[in-house]
Amino acid sequence: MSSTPTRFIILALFATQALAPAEIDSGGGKSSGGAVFNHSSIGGSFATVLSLGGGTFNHPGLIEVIYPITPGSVTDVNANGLSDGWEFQFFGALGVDPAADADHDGTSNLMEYLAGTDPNDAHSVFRPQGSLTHGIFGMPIQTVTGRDYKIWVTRDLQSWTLQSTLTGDGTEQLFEFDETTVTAGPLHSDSHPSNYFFRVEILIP
Ligand SMILES: [Ca+2]
Ligand SMILES: [Ca+2]
Repeated sequence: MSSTPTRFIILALFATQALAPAEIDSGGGKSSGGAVFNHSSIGGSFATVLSLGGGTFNHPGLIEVIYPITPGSVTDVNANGLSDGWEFQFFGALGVDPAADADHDGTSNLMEYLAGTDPNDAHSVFRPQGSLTHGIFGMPIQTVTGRDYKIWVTRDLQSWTLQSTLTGDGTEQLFEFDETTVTAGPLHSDSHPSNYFFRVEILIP
């Protein structure tokens, strides 16, 4: 990526199990069709905020999400990709449309299931944001028990480096990345600030 005076931190959230065609979520919903087993999301840009006092910068960027594939071990008699127990838990019956968005938060019922969020609560959605504070990029991850999160970093959107793995426990966990501490390798830059992209891979262990 070219260096610009303005630092752009782009959040890229992926899962790597790309066996099925990905769907693109441009923040307000999927913008392309395809199989429902694997989704990607390019979320909406988040606000640019400059706080001189606090040294906090929120950068415009993208949030991309690719959700994991429903594990084969999940009981899914009606084969809609949603755990049958989950369908009963949140909708009281089988037959939930995985592509529908019950709470109209821009995340499909299937994506909510895969991320472990509440499909009936528009405030419950996996959509991390990040900010740069005193040179350290911070991205709070609202984790869910029963999900793991791999966080990858790249400078060129091609070579990704696994930077952190979080085990979901229902708490918000903070991922931080200080580019000035990278002394060698693909994430190293001679100048700061540089451009980095972040990827969060949701896993169902
Ligand atoms: Ca099902
Ligand atoms: Ca939803």
